[in-house]
Amino acid sequence: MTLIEDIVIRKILDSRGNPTVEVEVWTESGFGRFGAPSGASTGAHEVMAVPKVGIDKAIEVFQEEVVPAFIGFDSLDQEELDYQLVDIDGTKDLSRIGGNLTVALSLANAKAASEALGIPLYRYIGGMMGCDLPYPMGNVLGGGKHAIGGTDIQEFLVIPQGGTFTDSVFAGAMVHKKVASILKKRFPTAALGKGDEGAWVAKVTNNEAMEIVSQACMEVGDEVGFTIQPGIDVAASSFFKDKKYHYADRKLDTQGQIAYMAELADKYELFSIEDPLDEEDFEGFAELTEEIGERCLIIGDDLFVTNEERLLRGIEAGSCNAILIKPNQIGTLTRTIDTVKLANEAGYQNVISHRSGETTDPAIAHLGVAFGSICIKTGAVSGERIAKLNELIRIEEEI
Ligand code: 2PG
Ligand code: MG
Repeated sequence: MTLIEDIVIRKILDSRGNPTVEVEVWTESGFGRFGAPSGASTGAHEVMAVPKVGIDKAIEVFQEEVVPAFIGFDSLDQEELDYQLVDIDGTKDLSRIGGNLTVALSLANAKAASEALGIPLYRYIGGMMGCDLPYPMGNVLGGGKHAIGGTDIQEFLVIPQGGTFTDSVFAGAMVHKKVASILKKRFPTAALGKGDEGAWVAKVTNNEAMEIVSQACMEVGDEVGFTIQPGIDVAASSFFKDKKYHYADRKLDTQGQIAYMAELADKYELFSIEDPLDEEDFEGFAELTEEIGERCLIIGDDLFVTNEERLLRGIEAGSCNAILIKPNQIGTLTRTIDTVKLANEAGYQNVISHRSGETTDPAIAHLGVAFGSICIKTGAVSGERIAKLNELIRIEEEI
């Protein structure tokens, strides 16, 4: 038993310059702090990150109702803490306290508990199992809701599969640089920008972007001597309107979109496609998984929103073969673990993920190890992204 003595909450900046919260948990023998991230291309079924009353009022409610409830509480009883937290909120979508405030307390508490026990967070959550490190999955070129003037497809990602995490992570950074040099050669006088996650933003079509990233993967792969595969996060819900996928140069219906995704997967040997279809289209996802799921991960992000019930629906429909895991989509560590367990039981891969608006908190690096995630999706460069990647370099050394 290690009793919680104090809980502190404060407003801090996220990487987009928006306000978010961090929570500190002080116990008799451990301290933990977690800063919550926030998304831009959020799924419609995520819990509400911040209540409608705004962040300042939400912090007041937290101080009045949540803090007193957990002073003197046993930090080691994570499940009970999470259940009571959800209970205090009392709504299905955590809209009274806010998912970012609950997840900040939940993860700060897990960190305090692991510190009290003198073990790293990944071991506290995952035990001794799952010591395989994930592959880095880094965004190198993109657009969507993360940039102005970029591609319709939100993210062109690279998944280097070296012998060690460290080798892979440096290869990912090399591909990021290579993409810039290809773009500079092609458009010598054009300005080159970066989106929210540090990926390049350029005036290229989706197909040109795919070509460029695939070329960069091959060239760097030859240099480092291991496979680097591209992947994409389509975030298709963000351009699905009136039953059509609205690309800058054409509109596709569901069958057209499925065919386009399958074509990209085969032509570029994609490692993964995330959210290829609208977030309500469980059946369309199933059709695509049936067609290419043997050779490509079909990842549900907006489709599942780390929600156990939605994942169950997807498993029953055969919608995907992988799930993206973002703790703030569902509000507590315990709910996140329940979803990961269900995914594991169903033979789904899981990919632990950052949000486009991030803090410098490294905790998801630990979650990726604890959950046996196949990949950690957390960008390729930028301070708030390398906070996670460098933490995994440290964990690799420790393991
Ligand atoms: C996504 C994420 C992270 P956001 O769509 O997968 O890349 O973006 O945090 O904006 O939802
Ligand atoms: Mg996504």
